[in-house]
Amino acid sequence: MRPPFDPTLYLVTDTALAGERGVPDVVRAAVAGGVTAVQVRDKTASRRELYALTLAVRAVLPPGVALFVNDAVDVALLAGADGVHVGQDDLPAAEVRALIGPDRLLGLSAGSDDELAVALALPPGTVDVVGIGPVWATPTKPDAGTGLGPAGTAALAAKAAAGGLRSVAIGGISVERAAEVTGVDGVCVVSAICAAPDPAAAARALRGVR
Ligand code: TZP
Ligand code: MG
Repeated sequence: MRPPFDPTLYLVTDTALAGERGVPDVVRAAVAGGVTAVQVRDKTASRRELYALTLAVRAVLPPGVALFVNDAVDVALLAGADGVHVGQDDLPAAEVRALIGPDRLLGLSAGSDDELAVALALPPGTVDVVGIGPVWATPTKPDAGTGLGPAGTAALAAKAAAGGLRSVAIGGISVERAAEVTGVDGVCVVSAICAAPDPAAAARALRGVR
């Protein structure tokens, strides 16, 4: 059975933005404020550092808040994460599903119709959630592109839903803009929580509009 996964407010971690507070403390506060799912993402960490970070985040998560690891299937399995999130340049989703088995969650990024078609062409149950974005251009991932906008995001989300896939939107989502994002099952944020002086308050504010 897949672990429970509520995509409503999905935090993607950023070690640099968390700063001296450390990612686990930011995650703990964010979950207290209402974050429903967490992805450990650190493109600069070694495999060993990512493993240690994932264990530390896992230790602060209550049951029911799903934990994903970005890219690193080995780390996700070893750390007992609930799932993995991959992009379209990472290992192919079907192969990742074969590695993780039926009892973990799999997220796949989809930033265009063509990329969404990849997710929709997979056998049912391969992918649990598509990450649509960026909604807006974002300094957190400068190479992500100019942004689909709320309308483009909603159009992809509608296609995902028609194909039986849940969706989350990512990229440039702030407390102020979160209500503009429609059609998705949840929103993913990095800087809106990790760079906030009070991550719990930021999460509460986001839950106020989602
Ligand atoms: N993928 C697309 S945009 C993005 C990722 C990982 C970064 C989103 O960061 P922020 O700070 O929420 O705009
Ligand atoms: Mg990736």
